Amino acid sequence: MRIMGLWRFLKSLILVNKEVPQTRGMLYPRESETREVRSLDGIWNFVRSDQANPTQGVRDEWYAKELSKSRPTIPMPVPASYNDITTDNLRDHVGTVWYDRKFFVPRSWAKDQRIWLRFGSVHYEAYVWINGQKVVKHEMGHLPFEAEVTDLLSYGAENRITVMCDNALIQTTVPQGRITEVPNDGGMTIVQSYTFDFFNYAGIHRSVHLYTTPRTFIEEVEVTTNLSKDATIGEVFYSVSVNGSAANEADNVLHIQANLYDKEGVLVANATSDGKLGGKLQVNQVKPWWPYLMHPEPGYLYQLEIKLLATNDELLDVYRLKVGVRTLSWNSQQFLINGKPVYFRGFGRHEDADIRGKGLDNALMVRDFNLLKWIGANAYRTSHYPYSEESMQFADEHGIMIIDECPSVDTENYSQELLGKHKSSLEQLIHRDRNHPSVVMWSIANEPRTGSVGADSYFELVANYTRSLDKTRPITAAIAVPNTQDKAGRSLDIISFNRYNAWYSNAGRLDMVTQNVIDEAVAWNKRYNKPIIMSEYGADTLEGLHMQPAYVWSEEFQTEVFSRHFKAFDELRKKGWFIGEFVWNFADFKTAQSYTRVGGNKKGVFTRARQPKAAAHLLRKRYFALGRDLDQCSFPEDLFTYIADLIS
Ligand code: GCB
Repeated sequence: MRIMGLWRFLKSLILVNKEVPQTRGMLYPRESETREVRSLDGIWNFVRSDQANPTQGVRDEWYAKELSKSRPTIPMPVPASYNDITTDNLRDHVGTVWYDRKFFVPRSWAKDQRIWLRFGSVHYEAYVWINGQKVVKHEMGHLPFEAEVTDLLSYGAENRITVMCDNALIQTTVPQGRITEVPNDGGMTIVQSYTFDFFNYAGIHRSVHLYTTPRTFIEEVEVTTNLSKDATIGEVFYSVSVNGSAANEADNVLHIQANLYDKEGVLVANATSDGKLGGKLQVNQVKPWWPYLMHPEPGYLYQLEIKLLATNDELLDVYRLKVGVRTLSWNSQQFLINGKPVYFRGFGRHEDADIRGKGLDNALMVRDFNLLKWIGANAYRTSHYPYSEESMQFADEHGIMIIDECPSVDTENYSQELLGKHKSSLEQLIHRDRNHPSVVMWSIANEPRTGSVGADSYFELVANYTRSLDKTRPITAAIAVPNTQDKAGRSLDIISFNRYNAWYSNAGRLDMVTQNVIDEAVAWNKRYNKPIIMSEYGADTLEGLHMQPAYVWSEEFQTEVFSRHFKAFDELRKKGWFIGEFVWNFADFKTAQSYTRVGGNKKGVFTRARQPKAAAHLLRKRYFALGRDLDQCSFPEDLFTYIADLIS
């Protein structure tokens, strides 16, 4: 018996590198002379299943007719998390919920086109029906999915879309959680628990689109770029794949006409491909893509126009996307963009706001970018999951560098099934984000338990898989186990570590920050001989709480904690391999309920309503000072408040 148990345990440690499904298509929906896009955002009808009976709706075929025929519905906005919309306990619902709505499809769409249904993200698992017919199932929050619905729609008529969404997290989902049945005052209840420190918001989080394509259309575009040594000549390599029957006709050799336009709309390069549908555009006097404050004109983007043509030059399809021309490189000491060393000054963040939870919100996104630029940050990590496609486009435009993180948080209990899902999350992420110049690094996990048995082979497989998908960007993970125990760092290109000196260790001891930070960074570098980033540090701070001398939770304390870290970072910068500092967190955010969290995590430099705490003003001075020192940026006029003639 014992031997059998041991054997089962040992077998669970043997992980093999199995194939994962590959994403197809999924270009961001854009209108063109050959494509139409229609939003299905708005108010949908909503039903929650009984927690004890989550599959009832499927068994009773709620999707076969309007939801309101099966259960009373309530109105629910899309996009938004459903949790904080109502006044009852929907917030803590575990299991499935249902959405539906009706929409018209114009008669004109019936002719010679294909229609696609695309979700920006549904957390965590989604099942979709159109007019009662099953369309698609997708597992994994924060990532898009789509399906062709051409043959399921009624043209010139009303249609119905139904979505079932399941928020349950278990040990083989990404991220992981646990579902348990526990006694309560009413008998038994189902409880969702998880170790990660943000609320498990759920629902249709991002926009839902219907879009049309021609019968034969541009399904994929992949772009990479290069710069000449003196950065005057840029190269844009494009590769296109096509979906549709015209591609298979023997005498029809499809080809691509690629045109590149600058910001003023002037054509700066063009090329015609052969039947392999790929090629190169050369841009003379190129304007490279630079991060914010590293160059007077950051975030420079060209527009790439891809035209799909038949043998007789008949125009089949047109798709346009923005392209930034830049190079990335790294070694054991540095990370460089366009040949220039980068020092990251940024944030860990969350997609989080009151009422809408993790729902896409353009007002919030634009406000956040205004604050990022106001404070002088040049980067953020999409802790702890992929952020909206709209925000990735915004980062491209504004020159904000992104460390793009997959949804694996606190990774543990390594298993073959988890490995498959984890790899799939990276495959979907890279497929979605590979063309963004703002994405400069992939983060394959946050605070994985990399000291545990099995962590070494697990992370070697995840890192190698990521590398096999994209060789142009380095790989990191934000690690929190002590460096002496870590088994994943050898598989990474850049080491990021999270540590809360004077908070989770030596709470309140401001005299125990600087040397500890220096010692830990040095130890990580010694162990792996790779560039080091401090990817999280900070302190919970209740806005408006003031205490002098500084005391935990006060605005004074957060300011002091930051300042002690800055001292360490400046020492470390002299060593040549310390390449960045990321505050935890950009803004206060909601978490699961716990006695360590007062209304959520309060480590924000900004409040949840996006107003600065005292430390924001200090951080702003540092980030601009670093920008001036390292990249010769100029100071904003209001950086220093006038005090007296003697001080400037
Ligand atoms: C961490 C986690 C982050 C938490 C943070 C905290 O190390 O990566 O998700 O929110 O600590 O404030 O505890």
